[in-house]
Amino acid sequence: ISTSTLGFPRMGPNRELKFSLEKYWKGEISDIELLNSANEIEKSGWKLQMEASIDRITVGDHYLYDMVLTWSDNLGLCPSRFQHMDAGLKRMFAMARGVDGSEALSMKKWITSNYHYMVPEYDESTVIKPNIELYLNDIKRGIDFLGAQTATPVVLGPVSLVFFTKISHGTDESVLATLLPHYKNLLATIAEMGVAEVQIHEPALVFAEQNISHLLSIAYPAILPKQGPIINLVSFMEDIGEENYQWAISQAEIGIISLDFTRGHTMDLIHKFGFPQDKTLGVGMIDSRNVWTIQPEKVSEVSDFLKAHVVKFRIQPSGSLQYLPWDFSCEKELEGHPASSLLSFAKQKLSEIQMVAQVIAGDMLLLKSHADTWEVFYKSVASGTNQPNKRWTEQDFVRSEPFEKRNEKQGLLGSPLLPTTTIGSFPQTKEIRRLRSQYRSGKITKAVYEAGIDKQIAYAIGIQEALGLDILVHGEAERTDMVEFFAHQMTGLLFTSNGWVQSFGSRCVRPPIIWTDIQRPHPMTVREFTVAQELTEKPVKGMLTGPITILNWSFPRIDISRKEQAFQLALAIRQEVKDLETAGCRVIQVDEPALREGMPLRQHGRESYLQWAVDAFRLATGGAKSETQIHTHMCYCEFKDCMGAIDRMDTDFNSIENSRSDNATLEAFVDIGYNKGFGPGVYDIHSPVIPTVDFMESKIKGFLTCLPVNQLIVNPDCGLKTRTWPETIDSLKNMVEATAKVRAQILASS
Ligand code: THG
Ligand code: ZN
Repeated sequence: ISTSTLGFPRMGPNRELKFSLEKYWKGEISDIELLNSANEIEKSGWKLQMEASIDRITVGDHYLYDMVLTWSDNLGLCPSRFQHMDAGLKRMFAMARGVDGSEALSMKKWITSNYHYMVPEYDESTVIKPNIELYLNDIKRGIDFLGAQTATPVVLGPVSLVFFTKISHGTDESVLATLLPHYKNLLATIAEMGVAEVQIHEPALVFAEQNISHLLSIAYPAILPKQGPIINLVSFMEDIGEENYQWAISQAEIGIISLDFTRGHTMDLIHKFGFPQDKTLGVGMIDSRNVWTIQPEKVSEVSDFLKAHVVKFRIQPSGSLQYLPWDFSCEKELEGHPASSLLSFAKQKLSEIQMVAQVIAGDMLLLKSHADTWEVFYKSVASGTNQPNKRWTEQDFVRSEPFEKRNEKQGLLGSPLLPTTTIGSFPQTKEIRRLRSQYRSGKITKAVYEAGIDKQIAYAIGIQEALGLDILVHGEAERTDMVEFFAHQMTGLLFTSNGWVQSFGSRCVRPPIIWTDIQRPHPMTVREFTVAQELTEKPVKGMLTGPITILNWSFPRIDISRKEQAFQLALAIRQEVKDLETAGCRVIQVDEPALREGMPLRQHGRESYLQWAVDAFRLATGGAKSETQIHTHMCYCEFKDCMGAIDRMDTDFNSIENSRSDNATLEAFVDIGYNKGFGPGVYDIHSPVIPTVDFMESKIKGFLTCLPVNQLIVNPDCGLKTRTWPETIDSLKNMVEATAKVRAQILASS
């Protein structure tokens, strides 16, 4: 039984690519040096895959930022504001990060994950002009290293590229038509290089709500070479739905179809419509989105299914392994931990692919020993931790009074009109990072560490007082990451020291691993809140991360439901809300930026997800007193399809990322009857550009055309941890000034 992969982590075992990219952006290394570094990382991934005897290994997919950005660059898909630059790395990074005056492409979450992509733009001046030298070079390097039988070039399919592109001139069909001749040439060129197979990734196949079958029918006959490598049509993150499935199995030129067996109803599709005998099925049964090793019953289930329904198949991960850290064996602190026999990072998943292939080929002893490992977990770790059922009542999900009543009691916090605030984090300086790492490695005592953090809090409070902000924050200097920080203080989760996963660009996160039932043994944020509140008369916000976000940005358990895990987390946050109140906190923000990202792609899965997700949030916040103002914050997503759920969260204020979408989001909220407080971001914190007073003044006035003034707070669109202090101070100073101008105008006209 043969095996394949669909992509490998790109950052390297120790985030080498991150550091090279950041040096390159600072001008410290050249194009060549950056590429050399990236190529070395790619080679070490190839080596691991070769050592694991993977038959088909991907090449040409070691993207420096993200797949969609590289492919828009490969095809010369460039909006007018970047056309003054020559094609090449500089221009590609300019599109990702912005460049003097030209705003970056916008960034979106990648299909239900915590990874992001840059949204390509096609405008009236865009001329498709391929720029694939670098890509072809990468393919050649791959062939030289792995051989043409193993090296498998990856192409982002034309339908997905169009699907992800924001088209302001023309239609999906017209842009597709412009792309097709170039795809045809590209595939012909790859064919000449002699590879055995090409993977065409078409992630758009899994989005059910938009019908793409007409685009597929136009595209594929036009681009596939009649002879040459076998075409592998690759999808991931969901099943591809009935229409797309029927289309795929009927395409003579497609020799392999790669499907996700870990999410969605792929087996039902195969059962219903059959799988052609002359094609190969890529069985994506090794979960590329979670660190748990496959459960033995899943292996048996799929194995039986394949024997009954499929003639030719191969074993592979459900998607690229980029969503996993590099190598579990680097985790020295977890050595000997029971987890080490059950958790599997990218490198371990490679052996798992082989293991499963051997089991399906008939090695029952191997399956037995795998089952024994799981049995130990069920018996010793998982059992006995499952908590008694009644840990909440119906009332725990509802605030004691409705919004209108609460609103009266909360009174006016800060300024009587348009209170200003920030989302929570302030710049994470070198000094702060050093302080934290010295403490972690035991070089400084807790007392010294806390004194250092308190100095940072005092600085942040001082700056905010000086700027004249109304609702203050302590700045979060003690936190590496809004999920990692909380996970560290709860029991039931495991951490890695080097388990980095790319989030976007050079930015990485270390998702915690939910291991057993979750408890909160002690307050998590009260000390820092108290330090901050003692320094000011103004209200300081308590800053918490919500249960859904902690769940979605962790690797969840697979032996109990996500809902159960969310509720466990919610109870922990609920205790923290209580303790903050007791410490005198009047405003508590419970962030849920990942609410939308966890939403299933299929309509039927959505309702139940939103139901329990919102319930978890309400369980976390429902115990707050009426006098306590509960805020939430959400970002990196579209809200259109979950606004009812957001309304049902019943927060007193909601600050959302909005800077690039004018008033559309706001209007949509007003349309559904949302009548609680709102804080649409007045500027984009992802760009180093300082927003002007005029710009923000007109933003605020724009908001006021949709919302009554007492419903509005003024804030940036996200936390400020990735910015520098000078940028932060200048931007917030302008924000406060813009707010003051609008207030003065309102007072003068009333
Ligand atoms: N935390 C987690 N997931 C996230 C975000 C987060 N997903 C969405 C969004 N925010 C992604 N954004 C970021 C922003 C900054 C960083 C990571 C993801 C970041 N990372 C540090 C780095 O790569 O240099 C590493 C962590 C650190 O040392 O602080 O800054 O906020 N879980
Ligand atoms: Zn945010």
